[in-house]
Amino acid sequence: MPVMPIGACMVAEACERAGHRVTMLDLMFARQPREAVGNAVRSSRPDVVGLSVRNIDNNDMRETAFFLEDVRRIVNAVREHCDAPVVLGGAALAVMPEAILRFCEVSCAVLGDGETVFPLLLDRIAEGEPFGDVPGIAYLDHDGFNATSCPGQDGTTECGAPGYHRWLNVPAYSSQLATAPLQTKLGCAFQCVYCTYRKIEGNGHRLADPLSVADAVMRLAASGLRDVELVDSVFNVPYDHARGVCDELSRVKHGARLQSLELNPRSFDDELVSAMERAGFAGMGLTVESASDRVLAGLRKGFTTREVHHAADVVRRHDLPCAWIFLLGGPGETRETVRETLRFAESRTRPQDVVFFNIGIRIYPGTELESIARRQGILTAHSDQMLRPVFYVSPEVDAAWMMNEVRRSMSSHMNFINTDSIGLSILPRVHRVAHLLGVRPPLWKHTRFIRRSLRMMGMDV
Ligand code: B12
Repeated sequence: MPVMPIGACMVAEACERAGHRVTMLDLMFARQPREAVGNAVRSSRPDVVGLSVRNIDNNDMRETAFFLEDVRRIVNAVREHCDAPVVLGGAALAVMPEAILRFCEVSCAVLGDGETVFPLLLDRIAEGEPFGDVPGIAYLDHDGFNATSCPGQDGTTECGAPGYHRWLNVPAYSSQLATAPLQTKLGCAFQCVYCTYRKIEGNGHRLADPLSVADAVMRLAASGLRDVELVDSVFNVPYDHARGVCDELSRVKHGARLQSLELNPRSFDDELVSAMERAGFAGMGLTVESASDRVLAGLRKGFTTREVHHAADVVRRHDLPCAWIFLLGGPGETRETVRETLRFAESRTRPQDVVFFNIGIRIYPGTELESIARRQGILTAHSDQMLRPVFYVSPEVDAAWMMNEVRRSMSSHMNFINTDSIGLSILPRVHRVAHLLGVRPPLWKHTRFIRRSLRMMGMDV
C-alpha cells in the first residue's frame, strides 16, 4: 500500500509558514524518478533540497529489499542539476543517521521533528551562518560525525493534518486505497528490545488535544479524505488519551472511517473498543507479537499471555475488524513457543480477522536486541555495518522450519498471511480493482475472499 508522506507534507507546510517558497516532488508514482528529479530541480531552482527518507529496508528477512541505493541515486540526480545543499530527514534518519549520511554521501540530516528543526536550519543557511548548533540535526565534517540533541521531546504536540491535496496526487493514492495519516501523539514508553520508536519520537508522550484531533479528522474528511489512519507509535497508550480522542470524535459528525494498526493488548478493554466503534473506527490492529510468555518476556513487551488472551475475548465481543500482528523468532523462541502462538492464532482469533506473521527481526544498532544477538554469537558485523539489514532468529529454532509451520497453518486458515502475501506483485492491482468496485479500506478485512480468489487463479502464496 502506498503510504502518504505525512512527515514530508508537515515539513513543507512548516517551511512555508516560516516564509520560504516550497516545491514538493512526490516520487511515489514516478516511473522515472531520476528524470522527475531533474525536471523538478531545473524548474524550481531550489536553494536547499530536503529529501524525506522513510524506509531503510522492508524488514523482510526472506525477500529483503534495501532502499538506500535509490536514495543515493536521487541525491546524485539532484547534484547533476544544481549546487543546492542536500539535507536528509525522515524516520530512517533517526534510526541510523551516521551510516545513512555516509552511504548517501550527504553531509547534513534533520533528526528531530522536521517541522520545527528544518525551518531553523533553512534560516541559518539563508543567512550564510554556521548551523552546527541547531538542535536536532546530524552532520559530517572534517572531525567526523556530530549530532545535536533533539529539542523538546516532552510537553504536548499539535495535531497537524497537512493539506494533502496541496502537495500530493491524492487521487493516485486513493485509487490504491491509501489512508490519510494523522498523529494523535508522539512518543513511546515501551521497552521492546528490538524497537526504534523511542529513538525516533522519544520515550515520553507528547499528546495532542483530543479536540484538535477531532477537528483535524473533520478537515480531512471535508477535503474528501474519508479514510484516516492514526499513525501513533502506540494508539491506546496512554489509555485515557485514546479514550479522550475517541470521545471527542464521537461527538462530531466527521464522516470519516478511522483505523490504527498500532494497538497494544495491555491497555485494551471493552470500553475502549466500544469508544472506538462510536468514534467511527473501521479497523484496528493489535501488535501482540507472540502468544508465549517466554517470548513476550524475551522481547520485553511489557505484557503477558494473560493480556493477549484477554484481548482475544474483547475482540470477540465486538464487531470491529481486527488485524493480529505476530513476530516470530525473537529471543526465547523455540519450536514449542511457535506452536503455542500458532495454536492461539488458530483457536482464539475470529475467522473474519486477518492474522499476519513476520519471521525474523531486523536488528538495529543501539537496541537491546543488538546486544543479545552479539552475546549469542548471531551478530558479528560492526554496528556501522548494519545499514544493510541483519536479522535476529532465536538460536533455539530454525527459520525454515518456522516458515513451513506458518505456511501449513496458512493453507487451512485463509485469513492468515505472511510477508510473502504482502509482497505479492499483484497486490497493487487488487487494490485498484477493489477501489473501482467501491471497496473502502481496510482491505485486509477481505483477506479470506482475496486469498481464495488468488488461490483459484493459482496466485496465492
Ligand atoms: C504508522 C507506521 C506504519 C503504517 C503506515 C500507515 C499510513 N497510512 O501511513 C503501516 C503499518 C502501514 C506501516 C508500514 C510499513 N512500515 Co512503518 N511505521 C509507522 C510508524 C509507527 C509511524 C510513521 C508515521 O507516520 N509517523 C508520523 C510522521 C509525522 O513522522 P515522520 O514520517 O517520521 O516525519 C517526521 C520526521 O521524520 C521528519 N521528516 C520527515 N520527512 C522529512 C523530510 C525532511 C527534508 C526533513 C528535514 C524532515 C523530515 O519530520 C516529520 C515531522 O516531524 C513508524 C515508526 C515511528 N514511530 O516513526 C514506522 C516505520 C516508519 N515503519 C517502518 C517500516 C520498515 C515499515 C514497513 C516496510 C514494514 C513492512 N515490512 O511492511 C512498511 C512500509 C510501508 C510503506 N509503503 O512505506 C520503519 C522504517 C525504518 C526502516 N527500518 O526502514 C519504521 C521507522 C518503524 C521501525 N521499524 O523502526 N508503517
